[in-house]
Amino acid sequence: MVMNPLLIPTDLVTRLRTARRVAVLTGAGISAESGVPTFREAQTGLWARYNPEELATPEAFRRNPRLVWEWYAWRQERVRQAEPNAGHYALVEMERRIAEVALITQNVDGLHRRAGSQQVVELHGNLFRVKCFAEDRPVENWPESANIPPRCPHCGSLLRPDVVWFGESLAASALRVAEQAAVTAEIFFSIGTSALVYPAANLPFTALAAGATVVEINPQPTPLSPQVTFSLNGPAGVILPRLVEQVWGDAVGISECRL
Ligand code: BJW
Repeated sequence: MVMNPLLIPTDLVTRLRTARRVAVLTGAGISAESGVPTFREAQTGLWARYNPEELATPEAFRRNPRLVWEWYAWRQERVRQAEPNAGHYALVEMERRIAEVALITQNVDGLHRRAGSQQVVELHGNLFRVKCFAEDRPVENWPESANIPPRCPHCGSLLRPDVVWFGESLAASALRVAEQAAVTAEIFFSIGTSALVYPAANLPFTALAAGATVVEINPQPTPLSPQVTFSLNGPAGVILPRLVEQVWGDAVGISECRL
């Protein structure tokens, strides 16, 4: 069902008021209003200017580690300058109001945690962590050097960002938690993701198969759109605060929340 995003369906409001288990999958679109580029949008996506095959695969890193390291350093800098937006904060409020909220993100920017969300599963890693390319070991400090990328202080191999590249497996524990949340959720939100990248793209379908109400928030249609229960076509930074206000706006303390 395609909805006017400014009108939150009453039925969805009612279901959210009584929900005890909610799962939320987010993608790059939720950070777009913070000024962080998405991946696949023609005009603004990072990969409109850079070929992902050259930058976000282990093969690319083997071929040109310096280019890949510098690309991630550039993205770190952009994210450092960004702030969470009203969409991130609305999800913090949702977590405060509902007994169990699993926030599963494909984003590596850390903006959900910076906004204050507590239960965050980072499926594709984190831009601000580093690990050893050879041994996969997390590394926090390394000797000052002119090498780009720097070298692992334990084995001397190159260091790399601790993110999940194409062809790499997601952390088994993170995927397990995400799949479990999708199976048990009464309401599942898919927000700001093109729903193209697996296995994350399977999660809403898992939730649907388990009988959940599935809500998509995205200005553009995705391969998931025809299947969802409610489709709210607009920016997450507008729709999510409105949703929270309609569901819990009369609750004590709502005026304190940063919407
Ligand atoms: C707004 C908005 C606003 C704008 N408000 N919305 C099954 C079938 C086919 C292929 C595969 C499969 N299983 C696995 C694969 C292979 C591959 C894959 O999925 N390929 C597809 C492209 C077809 N998957 C993998 O390789 C995964 N590994 C794996 O499965 O391991 C097992 C295995 C190993 C070997 C062989 C086979 C299996 C790993 C995937 C890792 C993805 N990594 C990246 C990079 C992370 C690091 C980094 O950031 O650099 O993750 S790729 C990139 O895509 C990034 C994102 O997290 C991910 C998803 O993108 P997202 O978030 O959806 O962004 P966009 O830009 O695509 O969409 C933005 C959306 O926002 C748009 O819809 C806008 O409209 C919307 N929007 N403004 C709300 N204001």
